[in-house]
Amino acid sequence: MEFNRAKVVDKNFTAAVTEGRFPASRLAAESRHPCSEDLLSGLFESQIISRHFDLKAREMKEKNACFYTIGSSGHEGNAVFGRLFRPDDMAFLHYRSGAFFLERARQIPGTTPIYDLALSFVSSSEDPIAGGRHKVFGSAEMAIPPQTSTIASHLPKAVGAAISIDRAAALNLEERTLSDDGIVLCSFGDASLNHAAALSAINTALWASHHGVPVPIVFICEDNGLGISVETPSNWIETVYGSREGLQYIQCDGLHLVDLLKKTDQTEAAVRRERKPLLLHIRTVRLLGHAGSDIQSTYHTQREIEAAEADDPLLHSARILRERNIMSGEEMAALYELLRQQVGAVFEHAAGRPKLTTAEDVMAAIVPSQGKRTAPPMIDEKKREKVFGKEFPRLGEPQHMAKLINYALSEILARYPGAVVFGEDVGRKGGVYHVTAGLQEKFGPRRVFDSPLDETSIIGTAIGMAHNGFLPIAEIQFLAYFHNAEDQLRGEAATLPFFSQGQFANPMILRIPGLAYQKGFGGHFHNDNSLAIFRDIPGIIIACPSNGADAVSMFRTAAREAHENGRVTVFVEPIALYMTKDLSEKGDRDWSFAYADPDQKIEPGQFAVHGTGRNLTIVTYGNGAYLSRQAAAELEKKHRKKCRIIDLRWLAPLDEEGLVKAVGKCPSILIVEECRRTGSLGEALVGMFAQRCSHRPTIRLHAAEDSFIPLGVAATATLPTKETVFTAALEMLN
Ligand SMILES: Cc1ncc(C[n+]2csc(CCOP(=O)(O)OP(=O)(O)O)c2C)c(N)n1
Repeated sequence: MEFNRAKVVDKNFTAAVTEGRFPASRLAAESRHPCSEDLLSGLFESQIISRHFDLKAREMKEKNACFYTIGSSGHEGNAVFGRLFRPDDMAFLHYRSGAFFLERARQIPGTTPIYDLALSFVSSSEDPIAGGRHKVFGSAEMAIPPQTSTIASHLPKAVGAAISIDRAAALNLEERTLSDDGIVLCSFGDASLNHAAALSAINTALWASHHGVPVPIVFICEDNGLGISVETPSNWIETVYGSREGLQYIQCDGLHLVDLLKKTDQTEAAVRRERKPLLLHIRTVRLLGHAGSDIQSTYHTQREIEAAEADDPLLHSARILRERNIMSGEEMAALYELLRQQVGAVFEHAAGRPKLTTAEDVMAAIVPSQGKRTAPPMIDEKKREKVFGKEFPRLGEPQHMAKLINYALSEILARYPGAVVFGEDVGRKGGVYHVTAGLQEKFGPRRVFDSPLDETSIIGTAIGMAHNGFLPIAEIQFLAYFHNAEDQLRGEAATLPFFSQGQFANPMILRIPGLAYQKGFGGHFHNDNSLAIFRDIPGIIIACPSNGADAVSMFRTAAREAHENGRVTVFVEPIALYMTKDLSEKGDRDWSFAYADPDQKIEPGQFAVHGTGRNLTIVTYGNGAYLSRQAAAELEKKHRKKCRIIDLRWLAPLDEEGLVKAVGKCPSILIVEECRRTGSLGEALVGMFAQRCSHRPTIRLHAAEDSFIPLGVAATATLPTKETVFTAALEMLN
């Protein structure tokens, strides 16, 4: 058997069209739909160009000039979606969407999709979307956020984008970018539909739609019957989704252009009008294996491989064109060769274009491009009075952190028309700790709302809404629950600017109550004390205030960074400090603060220094800062020894230079770290100070043990306490 199936499929086409050997239609009755000759021949051309991309990519791979060989062969029917859906209908695409991309580009004059795709295939830094960082299908002008070989992780954000459309129109959000009658497309493979992220997205779409929320989304399942080597039974998708309450289902032959046109027309009209989710199920084939490196014969017989190849969608299209006398076999063969030459020439040219070479070049796109928008002005006194109502006279009074964050969220909602607050129980209940209490009443259920109980969809919804001008402030109820949804931040939200050179961004604030010290309540799942999961994600901002006044200023900064610079901030709120009012003694109110004035700015990376001691600097954050302040007060009282405390406030970015300067010539540095030692920021700080402090200070890390937090009286047994910080500090001072 010939192992190079690309060669076989290529030769088959020319031989079949010249000899007039076409596969029979798979439809029981021919699909009828008014479509012009121009339409059919245009689609056929895009299908052929897409095929030549796959063939050329494999050829170039042999020469080490192309680095990506997952192709679109077998899926070329998706050209029809590129033609029939409007070019402003945002599309989150499957990685086999070559023909879609080419057809959508036809709708937008001035685009150069063949060259752009070739640059992307060969990872040239001139690739207009990812700049050589990955082969993606993406384009800002074509409303296609860049997507690559992820499995279903784009579905949750597609649902978010769909929800955003009618919501933005209802709120008359000035910054919305999607049309009010727009719809969202989201395509994926059949095996991907088993993925938790897909189930999350479809469930959320149905859940929201069931609650009366418009969710104009077309889920397009391009079913080739395989996930790499694992078969999807031919009736699986229909069995699971064919009669699902709330989900319209349309099935279509992905090899038949006329059937595709007919069903896509129906789909388009239904979703645009009814604004409810629909699953368009396309039956197709996969040709040339999963990717260039995939040897199909390890899991398929020659007969199985040849059966799929006989159903080449290009041959089905050729049959339709032949039957309608649109082109002769010779004309089709000639067109095929002409397009081969065109694609080949463009590809060869693209291969010679520059690549990314330095780390600096690669990393230039990690943080979204700066300064696209200017934050609206701070709300004036009159508006403040209106927003805060009966709380207004109390703004100057000392309050605990939970109250102050509630004020900060009110202010941001009043100031940014696109700000929305959502998550589990944040609406009517006002959050588990009442941090969002009263916000829904004040700003309405369109802007403050409960999500379904699904962290993946919470972050996905935030990403999607941010695509349409919103400033999502989403809440994950407890830090431990974030782990359910990690990929939505790590793989999707954080990488978006990287794969689009900042042309797309998903600004947001992800509020995450967490960390330990809750006096024995809740155990591990409510007292998770590790932030390692965020610390290695390039480009995100991580906030962790130790007190309410800082939290207010830091929220303002996070909102501005989201709005102006498209940044993602993970805002970790230490639950144990939510209601804390006192510092050293009951009733001293030393941990209660007035609502911060707008001129009390705290920029990312800006830390606070407390105390004047010269012999010991404690570097810490969050609960650690609180305990260290207690310990320092006692040191002074009992031993007349002073120390200095640096409260980091932000875990990323870290102002390393500023920190080294602030430590100065201090001989001892104690790092108080409330998180588990392994993977903690404290570990990194030890290395940083050791490397950068030329006076060789003594450095000690006082971190939590590598343990989970138990329930009950042992809850703090593994954590630093005021007493252990006191002892460690005294030892260092002596
Ligand atoms: C989260 C995740 N798991 C596994 C993979 C590896 N993988 C890449 S493509 C693929 C098969 C997907 O099949 P399907 O959804 O049917 O799409 P097709 O390739 O057949 O078009 C798998 C398992 C991945 N990219 N991401």
